[in-house]
Amino acid sequence: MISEQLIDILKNAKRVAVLTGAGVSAESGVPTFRGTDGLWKRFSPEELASFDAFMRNPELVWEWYQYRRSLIYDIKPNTGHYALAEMEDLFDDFILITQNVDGLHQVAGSKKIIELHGNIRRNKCSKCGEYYAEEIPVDKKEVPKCRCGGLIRPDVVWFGEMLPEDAINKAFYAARNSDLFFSVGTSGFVHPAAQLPITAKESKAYVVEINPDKTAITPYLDELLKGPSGKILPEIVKLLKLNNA
Ligand code: BJW
Ligand code: ZN
Repeated sequence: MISEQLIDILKNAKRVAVLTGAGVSAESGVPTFRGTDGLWKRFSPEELASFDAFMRNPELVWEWYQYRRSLIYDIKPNTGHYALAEMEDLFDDFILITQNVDGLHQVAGSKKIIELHGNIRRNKCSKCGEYYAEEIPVDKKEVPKCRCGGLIRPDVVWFGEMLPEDAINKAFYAARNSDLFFSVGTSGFVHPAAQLPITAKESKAYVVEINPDKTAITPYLDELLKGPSGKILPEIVKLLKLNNA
């Protein structure tokens, strides 16, 4: 249920920022990380999502990412992704900040987008940093090598790694300067991304969470719209279009 206060804020908001997490892709069939069916229930992040893990056992980590790619390549965006793509044109200033690596926001048509944790469809050399933009077939079992001899890895941000500097700077700038901020489908557990809604709140934005459950950051925010993002985001877009008509 969208509050009267939020309806009013939606009508007047000029600078809007949205942070998304794995929950936005859940309705497309992409598994989340935490939660009962989450990836971290079945696989250990220590063994799979750090640079040390990759250097210790590159074949295992490569195999896991190939498996993850096989899960996402045939998957389609859902109504939540499409609603966010539409929201770009409904505010003067809009930015989508995503932790997701699946690229589904871009497939849905979002253009004003900041990727905080990279993109699983891209690869880069673990030694010289050269990018490999083309998708490597998911049935490629051996870890490919760069022309410099280094091992090629997915272009995602692992635990203990810095986020891309430009992306995180732009994201914090948007959080500090928005008047309305949405935190959608994220557990608010992983830093520094989890700090963004808090920073927005401290900078006097109205901060709305969209999630079927309470999260680590719910107590610090203004309003929780409890439910799946694939249902709630289209309702918000519908309201905005009525206002603009
Ligand atoms: C729905 C839904 C529906 C379901 N609709 N919603 C203590 C304090 C601060 C920081 C740290 C600390 N200890 C350690 C750190 C640092 C660490 C960290 O945060 N660790 C935490 C575990 C505590 N962070 C880092 O290491 C980061 N780097 C960094 O800090 O650099 C500086 C530094 C360097 C060296 C030393 C120390 C500092 C990097 C973080 C990288 C995160 N990488 C991953 C993997 C990406 C690659 C891959 O995909 O394999 O990113 S981890 C994973 O978690 C992935 C996600 O982007 C990220 C966030 O998860 P997200 O999106 O929130 O998903 P879930 O599953 O947690 O939640 C889903 C939500 O959806 C739930 O709430 C559901 O209810 C909801 N949902 N269905 C809407 N239909
Ligand atoms: Zn290289």
